[in-house]
Amino acid sequence: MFEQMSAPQREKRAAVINDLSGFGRCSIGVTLPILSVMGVHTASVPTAVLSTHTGDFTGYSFRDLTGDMGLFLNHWQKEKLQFDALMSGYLGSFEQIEIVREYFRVFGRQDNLIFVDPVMGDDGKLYALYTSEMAEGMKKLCAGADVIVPNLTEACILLGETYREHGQTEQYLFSLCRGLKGLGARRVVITGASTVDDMIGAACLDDSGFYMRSARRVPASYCGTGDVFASVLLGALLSDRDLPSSVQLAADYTACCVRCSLENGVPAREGVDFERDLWKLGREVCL
Ligand code: PXL
Repeated sequence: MFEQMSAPQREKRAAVINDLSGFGRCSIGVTLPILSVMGVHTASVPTAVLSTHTGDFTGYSFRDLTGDMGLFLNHWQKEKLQFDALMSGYLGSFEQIEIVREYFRVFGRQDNLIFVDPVMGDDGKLYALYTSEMAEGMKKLCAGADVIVPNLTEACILLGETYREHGQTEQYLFSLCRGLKGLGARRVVITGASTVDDMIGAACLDDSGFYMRSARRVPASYCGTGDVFASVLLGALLSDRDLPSSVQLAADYTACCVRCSLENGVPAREGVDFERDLWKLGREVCL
């Protein structure tokens, strides 16, 4: 029943630096299952532990794990652990930015992937616990990255631009991508990009130039969709797909999860239902 279906391959390994939100699908709770089903061995560096995520909830607990991140780093360094990718997401304090840069210095190599999701906000606003000081620091993190995946809000915060919800054009998205590449990131993928009403996806800039990859828009929004997109993108890149087809897979899978959530009446704050079709994602990369 569980016979080996795929050709033997060297296992890929990723270190995921992100928070653990106890309830409300996002962050580590989303990234680990997605990378696992895509055949990636994951290691975690929790940046904070919260009772829920901070969107649409009040009264949540928040335990800052800044102190533990250095302990993990020292131990992993002693153990000579190696990773094919390092992925950073939601950070719990300003100090964590320097610690994450240290992870990149210690574990980064010519042939591995530094993947930064500069999580800071959405819909033109900073998340509850984020400060403008952190936004400044995030620029430094992006500077050392091979791939960055800001949403449109984060792209504007990083560039000091005013967020505009409507009227995105390819020219505008290209100028944001170029600005972000100017910060030092090798490849830029801006999520939530949409130049026509019925499609949404990502605007990308890499060595081959500017392009967009989109899926049909589903009229709903859920917490955690950025995490789903980023995780599928990283999983696809680690299965040796190129960036355009990885971005397309991430856009398609995110749209599929939003559609499923809408059909099932999932409350937005519970986070997007990424579980129902997870097996299809596994099939996509493992067969
Ligand atoms: O998905 C982004 C995210 C991650 N982690 C925490 C959050 C949010 C968005 O609200 O609150 C704790």
